[in-house]
Amino acid sequence: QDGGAAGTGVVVKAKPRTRKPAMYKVLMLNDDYTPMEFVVHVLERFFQKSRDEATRIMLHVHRRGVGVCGVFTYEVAETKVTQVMDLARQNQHPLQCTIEKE
Ligand code: TYC
Repeated sequence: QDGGAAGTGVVVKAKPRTRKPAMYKVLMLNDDYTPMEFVVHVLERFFQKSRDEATRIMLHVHRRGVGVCGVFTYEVAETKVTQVMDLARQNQHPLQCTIEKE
């Protein structure tokens, strides 16, 4: 549109109203000691996964070494990692969870 002085023909682009926030993957890492059932529980509790989906993700991590639990804004991703790591520590499991920028 013509955002400049009337009649000058100067066209100024409107600034987009919203910007997409940077998104971050929460990754779960495999280890040899955390019980499968605990990982499934974590995925249900903190990532709102169904039992079937949680089991699918857990087995993927178990076989492949790493898997995506979900994709969130930075603050939410950080909170999820803290929640997972705190519960794992309380239960003396070595489960590791990390953030990766999408
Ligand atoms: N490898 C673990 C076992 O055999 C299970 C496991 C799966 C651990 C996923 C961590 O993120 C993980 N008990």
